[in-house]
Amino acid sequence: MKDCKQFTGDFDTLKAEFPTLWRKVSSGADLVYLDSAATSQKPDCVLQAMDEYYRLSNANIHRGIHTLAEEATAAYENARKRIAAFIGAASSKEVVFTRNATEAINLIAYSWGRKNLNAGDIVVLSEMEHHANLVPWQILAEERDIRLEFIPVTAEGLLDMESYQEILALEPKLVSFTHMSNVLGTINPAKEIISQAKAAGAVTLLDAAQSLPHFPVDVADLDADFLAFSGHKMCGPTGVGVLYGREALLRDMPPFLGGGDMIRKVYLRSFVSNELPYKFEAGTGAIAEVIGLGAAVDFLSGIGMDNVDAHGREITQYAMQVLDELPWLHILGPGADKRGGVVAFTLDGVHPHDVAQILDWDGVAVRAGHHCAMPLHERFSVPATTRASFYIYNSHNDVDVLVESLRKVKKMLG
Ligand code: 7TS
Repeated sequence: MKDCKQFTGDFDTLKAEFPTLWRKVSSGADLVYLDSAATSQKPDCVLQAMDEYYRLSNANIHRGIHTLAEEATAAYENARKRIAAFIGAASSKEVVFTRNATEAINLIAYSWGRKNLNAGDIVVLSEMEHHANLVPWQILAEERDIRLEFIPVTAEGLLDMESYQEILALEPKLVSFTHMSNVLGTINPAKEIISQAKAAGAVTLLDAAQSLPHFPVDVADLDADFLAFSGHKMCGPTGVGVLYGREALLRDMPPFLGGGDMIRKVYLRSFVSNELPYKFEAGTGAIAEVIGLGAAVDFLSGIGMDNVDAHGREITQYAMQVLDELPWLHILGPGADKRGGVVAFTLDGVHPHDVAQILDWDGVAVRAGHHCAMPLHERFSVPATTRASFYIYNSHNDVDVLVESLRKVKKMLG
């Protein structure tokens, strides 16, 4: 079996590395996996990295001085370094492991939010946020009486940048938004949004759950204060995500969860916090998963994120082109040049759940529903959509199978 560092951008052979992609579904059809926006499949080398940790070096980290504990700690901290380099962080102290992007955003709301936001303060979100970047702020708004403002979404599915300027004039404390919509596929102009927020005196949080798996994301270039993502959407395992935070800001924030590892000293009635990033990592972490995410980052770096991006753009363009030819299918969001590998649509006269069910008979895995973005669906006056999403292992043939199966759905139910 190959090491995760050995792969290149040869997309014709990449599928071979993903064991799940070679199975059949219960109907007997070959699997065509078009649900990577929910979670990506995992290559053998990532599974192997986690398996190796459990088989050879299983031990708790940061505390033992025996061989296994030292090996496990080194593997864990080494992964942190590679992940920090992957996102362009100045130091691995700025990389905090969480369970997922959701927990990373909640960490900011609980820790930074409770320290820095008071009654009347404004937090800016957008109408295209995943619930993970809505509900934590709604909870805080209720508790602290802060005000939420939303950047509207245009009919084309883009952020309304003129309205954004008007909102910035209100001098918000925080601007928190998604880099790429998990429904519209829209890639937002993050650098511009961040620099304008900064000029208005706001701190910024970028939800990179959908963007980081697909194209190069560099926190230094973006000048983001905070950035959140999940390992499982980028060839890594579930159970591990990352909060990137600018060191000076993280240093100033109180801990999120209390317990072992996040302390330097504990007395009966008080404690002294540990240094960064451990201050925010209470309890035993997801050791195997962090090692797995390190391997996933090696895998993607080997292929090259520019190549990953180019492949994603090419397949999305093809999918948009062939889906556009179906007059009874309506795609939400902008043209292919402004979106990542996500295409959500409605079919005249057919409920998205029925679409997904029939596609599954043909082996095509898509997601149907509101995709944890109910306000966005409301914005477009649709209760639900069917969503196909693409990743490095998908090909034109997968898109062709999708289209054939959609024609069948239309014939049966439309
Ligand atoms: N932000 C965005 C933009 C997302 O798409 C998701 C997950 C999250 C945050 C939360 O990620 P988690 O790993 O913490 O759950 N999006 C989806 C999806 O579109 N289908 O399933 C999960």
